[in-house]
Amino acid sequence: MKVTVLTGGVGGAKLVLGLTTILPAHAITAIVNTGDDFVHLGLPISPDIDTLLYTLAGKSDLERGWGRGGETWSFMAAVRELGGPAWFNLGDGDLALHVLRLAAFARGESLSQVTAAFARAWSLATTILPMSDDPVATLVDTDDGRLSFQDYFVARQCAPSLRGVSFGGADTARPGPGVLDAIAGADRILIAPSNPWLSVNPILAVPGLRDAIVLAPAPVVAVSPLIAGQAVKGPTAKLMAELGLPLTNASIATHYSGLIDGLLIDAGDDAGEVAVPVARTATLMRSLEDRARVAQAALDLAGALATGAT
Ligand code: FO1
Repeated sequence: MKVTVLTGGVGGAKLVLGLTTILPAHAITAIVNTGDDFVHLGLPISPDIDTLLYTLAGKSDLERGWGRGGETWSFMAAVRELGGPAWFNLGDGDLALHVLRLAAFARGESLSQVTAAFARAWSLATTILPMSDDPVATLVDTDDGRLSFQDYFVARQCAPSLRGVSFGGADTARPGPGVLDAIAGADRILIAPSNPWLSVNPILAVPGLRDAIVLAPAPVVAVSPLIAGQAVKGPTAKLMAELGLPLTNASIATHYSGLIDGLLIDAGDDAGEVAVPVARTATLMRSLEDRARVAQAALDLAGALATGAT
């Protein structure tokens, strides 16, 4: 059983971790959003890749969701002393990822190569594939103008009202190595409960990726990022309201229409006008058991769809 997951952000990493508790890790391939990537203080930052690396390695900060647990901040204290930018926090341990990634790029290595090297260093058997090795920058059009993703998400804490999202460089980006094979060869394809507009759409914007998923023989199941019309974390609900979308699972299903065969929603939610088969479980993922339950429920729905049982 080979499972391929489209993921970004903290919620996505939780689902992938849940999958590793119910499947052998080598059966799992994560295609990760890189639209949040940016260069800060000359360092290449890949937040969604790093969040997944930390989460699978058991090194993530469980409070924040991003960055390393048990982090120290001497570097940032020195940056502040010297009047450097303090809006984006780079922990001392986290810094190693960015410095080594910079060195790898300087040696001509790709994001996929350096990501695989990090995964090997931490003995991670899950395959972690950047959606592309070419730069794709998520840009957010707001009532404060067009903002880069981290400016919107971190510097401004998602306060500006969102009008639209675009992906700079997407039209010339190529799917990363192994990405199309991971989609075509999957027995199940999952879309994690990541922000559909900010974390999944960048992946679907890479030419050829969306079509590959549509044409893939595997059933495609998305896990709704909404619970009772609210997002667990991050700006999903606020963004949907600003786009004039009802905060419902039907809006999520419509967003993914033509792409998904089923939607996993929270046990307390009604399906409303969701046009594809739904399954339910408590989708809030606090504990490792929660992550495993949601992953299992998503796989069960995909399995039922594969056998035509639903
Ligand atoms: N998010 C914040 O809200 N504040 C930060 O200072 C911050 C630093 C940071 C450093 C490395 C990293 O991998 C992620 C970091 N994040 C921070 C989270 C990041 O902005 C988000 O994880 C993604 O871009 C959206 O999921």
